[in-house]
Amino acid sequence: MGIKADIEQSTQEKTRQELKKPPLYRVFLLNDDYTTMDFVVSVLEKVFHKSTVEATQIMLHVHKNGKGLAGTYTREIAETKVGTVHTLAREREFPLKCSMEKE
Ligand code: TYC
Repeated sequence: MGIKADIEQSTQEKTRQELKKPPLYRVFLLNDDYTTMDFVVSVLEKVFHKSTVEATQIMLHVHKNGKGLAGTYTREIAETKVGTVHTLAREREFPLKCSMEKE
């Protein structure tokens, strides 16, 4: 495509790069022996927008299996959620950890 045509590319057209879906990241909660079950449920409700029923199911899965999926997001959103979980946990002096993995 020439420079002029490129500049005049219509707003409806999207370049290959613009059409590409962004990479997604899975955010996990990790089990520990000290964080209370109530706190983990409240984090899943407030940070990951889960219902009380789903938050409780995820928390129990983590408690039993060591790790559980809280949600899947683009990189910046996943990084922010991880940071928010660690900040909330630190405020309450809980050792709760959260990790992210590229899909
Ligand atoms: N294992 C914790 C307890 O028995 C509960 C817990 C669940 C902690 C999930 C962290 O990500 C977690 N109080």
